[in-house]
Amino acid sequence: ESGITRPKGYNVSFHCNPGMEKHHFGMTHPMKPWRLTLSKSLIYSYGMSFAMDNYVSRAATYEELATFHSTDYLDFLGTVLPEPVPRDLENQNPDLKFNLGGSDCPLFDGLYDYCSMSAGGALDGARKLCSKQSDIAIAWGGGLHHAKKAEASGFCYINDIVVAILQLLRYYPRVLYIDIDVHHGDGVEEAFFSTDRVMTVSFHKYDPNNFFPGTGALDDNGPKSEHNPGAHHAVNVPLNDGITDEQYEWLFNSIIGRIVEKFRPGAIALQCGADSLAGDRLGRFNLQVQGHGACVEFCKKYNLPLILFGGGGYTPRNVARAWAYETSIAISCDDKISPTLPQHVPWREQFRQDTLFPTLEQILGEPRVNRNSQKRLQDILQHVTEQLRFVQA
Ligand code: TV1
Ligand code: CA
Ligand code: ZN
Repeated sequence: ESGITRPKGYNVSFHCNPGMEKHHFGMTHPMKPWRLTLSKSLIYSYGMSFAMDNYVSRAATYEELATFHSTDYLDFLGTVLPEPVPRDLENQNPDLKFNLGGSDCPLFDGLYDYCSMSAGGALDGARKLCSKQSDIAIAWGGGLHHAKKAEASGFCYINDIVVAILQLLRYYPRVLYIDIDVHHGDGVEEAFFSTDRVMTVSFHKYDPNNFFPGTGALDDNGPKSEHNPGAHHAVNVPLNDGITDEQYEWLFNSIIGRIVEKFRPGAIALQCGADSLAGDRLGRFNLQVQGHGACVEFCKKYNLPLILFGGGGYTPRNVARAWAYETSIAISCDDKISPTLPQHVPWREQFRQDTLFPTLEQILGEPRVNRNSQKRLQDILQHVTEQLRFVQA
């Protein structure tokens, strides 16, 4: 009825754990794990599960998390409890241990379970690629790119991406990491700063004083010490408010095209943070579902093992649209997917309009001013092209 059938010749695996979705960061906190429920509801209503292998992911083990994170940090994360009473006024800004318990990274009930389930989905997906049981793996519950070896940061506690890429590196000589979340993928970049086996590329809003995390300038390309093989293997694409689908697609395709040609990755890991969409509560870009999805489509065309992660995304109805559309691209039913939302999708009223592709006017009322000149975008491409002279496959 939906017209969606299982494509022959390649497999897509879908990894999620409903246990993740019931967790709460706090009433006013922008990160709502419930957006995963809304996304799945749309994906299932379109009938896409019939075209994929669906797995309930297991929680990652302590040992698996320790492939990246320090045991001191994991031990603490495993034992901290939510504060029984809110902090009093004198204690608003205590020295946080491992940056845990502040407003960005609060301690909540079941925190360790939430983190290990997010990483479990990403790791299961990576393993499916390694064993060639899947060609594309999807883990919308992952993508938490800011977490460090021994520090929580920006709503992220465990870096599921790093753990998954470490798994991919057991089988693939080189992995390309691409990050289209509106924030800089600093945790993943830092984790692979000293290796030439992972190239990291982040597209993000950059304003060192006014936008989190403040890193990711065009010329931050990895420590340039003489004996660091990882030098030049971090690509940063700093952007301004209001970038459009057309500009983003041009820059993305040009940059990724050149990188794949030069670096010749064995697998691609793509973080699909949906806070780069127009109308996001925290984001500043003017991307539409089509432009965001075009990045997935472009990566898919290389026919390399591909893992898709979630990430940011703070306007749940748009997150659900983007990740549903991108799931349809993965299973290549994008030419068959109906642009009208299915009649019986649960929480249908959440979506406001019944289209998968709302116009900028429908999303925003009035679109944001675009502060990206074509000249600046050309300069960015020029810098990356020059940087790639130092990169060898
Ligand atoms: C509680 C309640 C926490 C309301 C946090 C927005 C809140 C933010 C809140 C918020 C908020 C940030 C900073 C400031 C660093 C702090 C998943 C000096 C309305 C991947 C993480 C953004 C993005 C962190 C995560 C950022 C991701 N922005 N309301 N917090 N301090 N933190 O700026 O990349 O999407 O905003
Ligand atoms: Ca990014
Ligand atoms: Zn983000």
